[in-house]
Amino acid sequence: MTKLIVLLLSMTLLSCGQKGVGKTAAPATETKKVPTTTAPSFDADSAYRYVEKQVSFGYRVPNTPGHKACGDYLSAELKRFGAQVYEQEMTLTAYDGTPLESRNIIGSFNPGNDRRILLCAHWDTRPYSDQDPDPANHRKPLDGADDGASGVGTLLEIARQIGTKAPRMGVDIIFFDAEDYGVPEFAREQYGNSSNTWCLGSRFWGKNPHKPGYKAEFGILLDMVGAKDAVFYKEFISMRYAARYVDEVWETARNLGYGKYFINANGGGVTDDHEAVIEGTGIPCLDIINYDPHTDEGFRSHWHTQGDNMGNIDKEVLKAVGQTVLGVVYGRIDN
Ligand code: AHN
Ligand code: ZN
Repeated sequence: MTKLIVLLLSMTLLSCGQKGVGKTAAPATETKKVPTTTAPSFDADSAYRYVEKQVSFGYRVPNTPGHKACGDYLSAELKRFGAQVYEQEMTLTAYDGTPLESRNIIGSFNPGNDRRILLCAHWDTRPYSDQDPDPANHRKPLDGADDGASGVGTLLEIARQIGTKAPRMGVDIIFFDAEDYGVPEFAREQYGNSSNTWCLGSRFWGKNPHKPGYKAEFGILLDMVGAKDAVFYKEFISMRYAARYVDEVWETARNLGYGKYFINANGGGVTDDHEAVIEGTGIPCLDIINYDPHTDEGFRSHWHTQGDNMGNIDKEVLKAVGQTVLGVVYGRIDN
C-alpha cells in the first residue's frame, strides 16, 4: 500500500463525507499598525519555544484534555498578537465512527483588507504511532513535535512578528484540527484508507469558511517543517494548482540562502490540508512538507512514530521556513 497518494480534485470532489455541524464565533478586536514591506527577522528560538510549549500540553488528540488546553493557548496567543480570532467548533466523525470534538482556530490580521494571504498548519496530533518500528507502539499517541507542532510554532512566531510590524497585505492564520486521524495502518483491512479520513478540520473549513465567500490570493500550508535534514520538494498538487506561488516561495528561499532545504525539483503528491482548501474555496494553496520522493516511504523515518519528539527539531530548519514565509508575505505589495 503506497503512502504516496496523488489525487486529482475531480476524484475527491464531494467525496469527503462532511459530517460535522458547527458554529463560528468572532469576537472583535482590531489593531491598526503601520504597514511595512521589509520582512522582520524570524526568531527561531521563539519558534522553538512555541513547538516545545505545544508538546508540553501532551497529546493534542481530539477529545483529550491536552487538546483542549492547547487549543485555548493557541487562541489566546493569536489574540495577544492583535489578531481577530474566530473559533470554529464542530463535531467531526472519525473513520471508525468516533465523534471528534474539534476546533479550527483562525487569526485574522488586518481583516478589512481584501488583499489577503492564507497561512495554515494542523494543530492536532496523531492518536497512533502506526509507523513505529516497534509494533507495541502502534496504538500509542505521539508527541508530534514535527507533525503538527512545527508548523503551528512557525506560524505563531510569524503571527507575533506581524503583530509588531504589519505587512501591507491582510494575513489569515488558520490552525486546522483533526488532520491526522486517518485510518491507522493496523485497521486498513477493516476500514480501507480513504483520503477523506484525513484532513477533517480543513475539509470542514473548506465547506464552511469562517467568513462566507472568504477569499485569499493564495495559501501556504506548513506540515512537518521542523526536523533536522528536512527536504521540501515542489509537491505535486501544489504545482498543479498553485505553481506560480510555489515558484515564488522556492525562489525566495533560494535568495535567502535556504536552497539546501527548498529543493528546486518536483516531488510526489501528498494528501494534505492544502487539497481541502483548494477544493472547498478555489484558493490556490501550496504545501511545504518534508517528503522525499526518492525514498520508499516518502515521509521521513520519525513520521508517525514515537521518534517524532523534540529531539528531532532543528532551529535552523524552523528559521529557513519561517524566514522564507515572512519574505513572501512582506515581499508582496501589489504584485
Ligand atoms: C496521508 O498519510 C494520507 N497523508 C499525510 C498527511 C499528513 C499526515 N501530514 C501529516 N500527517
Ligand atoms: Zn501525521
